[in-house]
Amino acid sequence: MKKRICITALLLLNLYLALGQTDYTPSPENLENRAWFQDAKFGLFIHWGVYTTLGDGEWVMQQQKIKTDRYELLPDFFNPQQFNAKAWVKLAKAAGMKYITITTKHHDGFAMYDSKFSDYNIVDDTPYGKDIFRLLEEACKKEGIKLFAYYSQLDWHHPDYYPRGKTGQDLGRPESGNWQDYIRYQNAQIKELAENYDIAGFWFDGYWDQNDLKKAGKPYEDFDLEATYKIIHGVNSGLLIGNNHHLAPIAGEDFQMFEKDLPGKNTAGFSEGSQIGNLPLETCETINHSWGFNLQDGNHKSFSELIQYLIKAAGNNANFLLNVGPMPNGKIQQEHQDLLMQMGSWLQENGESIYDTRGGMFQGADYVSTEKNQTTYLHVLNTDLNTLSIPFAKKRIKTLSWFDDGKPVKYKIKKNVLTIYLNEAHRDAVDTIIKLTLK
Ligand code: JFZ
Repeated sequence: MKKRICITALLLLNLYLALGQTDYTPSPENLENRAWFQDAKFGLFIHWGVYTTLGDGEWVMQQQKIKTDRYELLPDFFNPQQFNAKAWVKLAKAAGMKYITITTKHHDGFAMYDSKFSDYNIVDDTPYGKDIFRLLEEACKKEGIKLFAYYSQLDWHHPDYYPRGKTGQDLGRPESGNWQDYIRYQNAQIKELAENYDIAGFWFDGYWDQNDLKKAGKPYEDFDLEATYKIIHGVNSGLLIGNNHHLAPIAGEDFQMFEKDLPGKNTAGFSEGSQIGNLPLETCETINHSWGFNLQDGNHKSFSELIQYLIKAAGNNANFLLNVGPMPNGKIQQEHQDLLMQMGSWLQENGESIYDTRGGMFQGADYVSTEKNQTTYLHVLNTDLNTLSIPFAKKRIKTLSWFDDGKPVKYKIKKNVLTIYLNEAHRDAVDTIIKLTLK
């Protein structure tokens, strides 16, 4: 008997740890913000830094093996005269997005805000000399858009970021470093972001770098995430923290993210360790094939792919954080602006079936569903179907109607299968929406 209790306790403890609930209790404001986050559904991810001057993505330092002293010339070329914070925020708003997450420091270590802890920042080290993060903060406030800070814990520039994992080698950096000094620096930057800017939360990245060393059995260092999270929640308990570490949630985190994948899936290979916990979810994806501006990348996703990604994310109870990489002149590529505007007009029409919803009860290869206030929105994502059959056990339908005109939909229920007749007149090229209520 005793043994069994022990085993049960161990299992419970495991579950407890797996769900990331050790000694962190989110504050009431935090829980309120989580609900806001889940209602918001759609955000704009922005990768922007001095690397854009080379037009070859945000990993250019690593990929072209640019030595630190050469890379340090880039800030001097960064002068985005056409940057207009208001225009970016208005674009996000017109796209139907409710928040913006932007790189305040990427792996190259360059701060895109006014940092007191390093001159390697946009204000002190570029001819532009203005704090774009501050300008965005102000524009966001005016437009009612929330702002999140992406922050890379991996740093290819700071001399004390050592040991290095698979990246940041051959960049002409010292072969030693004081890890604790790096952590103090990192936490100081994170704290100043939390204190000095009106933000909604943090989106961390780069943790996987030390984890790769650990997995390879090599010497590695610990970021002590919980300590960093305590600093943030100490400044403001309402701030929402997420980390792209590809693991199950860790104590102190408020949302869980899936890079380039829907929750629970691992097609991109980044989510092996990430089981779905009980936190709000978010998935991010690029609008073409690059995060940071890439001159040669013309692989823009289509409107239909993008809107279906948003719908599938919502059906999987997750937000969609869609990335653009603005150009070094401060403008967002026209193709990307056009796609965002198209998404916005779709949401104008159909937003009721996305915003404020949670993942619904139906999910299959050709469809997902969202729900709110006892209403289910069935999204049929395959235009070719004349009928749709979905498993439907022990439920009785009150109403089944077309979202576009509210007229009744023809259906039958037989042997726990609901078959819906997809009248051609109502079929939509990207998403046929049907509203359903149950008795
Ligand atoms: C990371 C960044 O490296 C990338 O530049 C971008 O910011 C993206 C949103 O996040 O991308 C990753 C992170 C981890 C892996 C691959 C890409 N990984 O573990 O294979």
